[in-house]
Amino acid sequence: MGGLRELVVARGRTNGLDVVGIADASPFLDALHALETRRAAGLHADMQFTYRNPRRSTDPRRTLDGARTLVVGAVRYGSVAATPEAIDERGGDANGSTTGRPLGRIARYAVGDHDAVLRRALRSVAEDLHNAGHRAVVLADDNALVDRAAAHRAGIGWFGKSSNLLLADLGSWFVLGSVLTDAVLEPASDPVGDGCGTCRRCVDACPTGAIVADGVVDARRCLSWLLQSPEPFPEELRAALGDRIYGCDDCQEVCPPNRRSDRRGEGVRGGGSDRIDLLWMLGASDEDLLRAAGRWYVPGRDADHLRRNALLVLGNTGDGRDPQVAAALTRFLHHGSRSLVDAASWAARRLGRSDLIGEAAGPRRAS
Ligand code: B12
Ligand code: SF4
Ligand code: SF4
Repeated sequence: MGGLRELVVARGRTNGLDVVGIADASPFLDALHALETRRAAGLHADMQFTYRNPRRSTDPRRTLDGARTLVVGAVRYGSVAATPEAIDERGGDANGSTTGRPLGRIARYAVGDHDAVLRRALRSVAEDLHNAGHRAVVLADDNALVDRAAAHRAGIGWFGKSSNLLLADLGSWFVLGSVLTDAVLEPASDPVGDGCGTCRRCVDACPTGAIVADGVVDARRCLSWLLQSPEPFPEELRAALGDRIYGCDDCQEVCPPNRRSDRRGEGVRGGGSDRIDLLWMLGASDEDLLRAAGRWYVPGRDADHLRRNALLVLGNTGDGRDPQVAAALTRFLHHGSRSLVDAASWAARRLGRSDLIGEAAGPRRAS
């Protein structure tokens, strides 16, 4: 038993996992309770994912009959410097320059393919388990497992008040995944103790007040979800969206362990730009837009969903006097999609260009 445990931990580390932990695969009853009570309270905002079937997502044995162990891995994504090459792919003027052009900001976890590193490393662990005669399934960001609860039980981190899983001394700039197996491997003995103490920076910094209790996020207010949700973007939260076009990092940016990790310069991996040119998005074909969005979760893979978000962000970041901005707004004010007309009207008003809608010009930045 000891030999196989050491082998899989070493295999995971060699193949790209920054941290590896072992947990037993019994049901996650606290997570089941959390999913059911939050769903009953509406905090899940109709999200599916782990909420679709909480009994399944919290009981690994429903995914693999006879499952005994979870080998949990974490891969750091960290800070990513913008690279001009990636900006070129996603816009810029005729010379490829984005200077002065309105840009949307992409959350760190969506820049660079950390998921691929995670999955490759987990697959190598699963292969070792198969070779030793065991069954093994890779689960990462999958509806069948609550990843944070697994990582917590594996003793690799604590639940922050932001609800993110913070790895001991390393912070939360990590993606998480597991290999579920019928092998019996010695689990971590103790969970990592709370490291937040009296800090509440994430709660105070959340731009929409979405952290409604310690460790509890109300998805109806969380910008990360609202950018993915197929439902209309609530009008009262559009100004708070700022320049975010995919994901939101505010509760992590302010977090002291993350700031320390940023200062140590850790985690630059992968690459790609964390900005995207909004005017380019609003002029791109469906195909180009979805290609640029890459692995983003886009409901129904509908390019208009991305255009709606781009119009809202343009309303927060654009200059209504810029003829290119005015032209983009005008185009969408006459679009066939109600949601795009609504977003363009909101943006026009906010940029002081109600005249484009046929109303008297309003004050700039009115929301
Ligand atoms: C649904 C989902 C979301 C939803 C809802 C998030 C949420 N907090 O519930 C939305 C779309 C909003 C979202 C956003 C983000 N997500 Co997300 N998401 C998921 C997903 C698919 C399921 C999570 C889930 O089941 N939530 C349900 C609730 C019940 O879980 P929970 O909040 O963790 O609840 C626990 C705590 O409340 C704790 N708890 C209970 N009582 C108490 C009391 C105290 C005092 C404390 C501190 C804690 C605590 O126990 C609960 C049960 O375990 C997972 C992937 C997966 N399959 O697990 C990724 C995942 C959680 N997301 C991830 C990431 C990276 C993000 C974002 C950072 C992305 C971004 N930059 O925009 C944000 C962070 C927002 C935030 N503050 O949580 C990572 C988390 C990595 C990490 N280090 O924690 C995951 C694991 C994906 C992955 N495989 O890497 N996400
Ligand atoms: S991701 Fe953004 S909106 Fe969601 S809880 Fe964190 S700070 Fe708030
Ligand atoms: S900001 Fe403070 S309270 Fe929030 S998760 Fe980080 S350490 Fe915990």
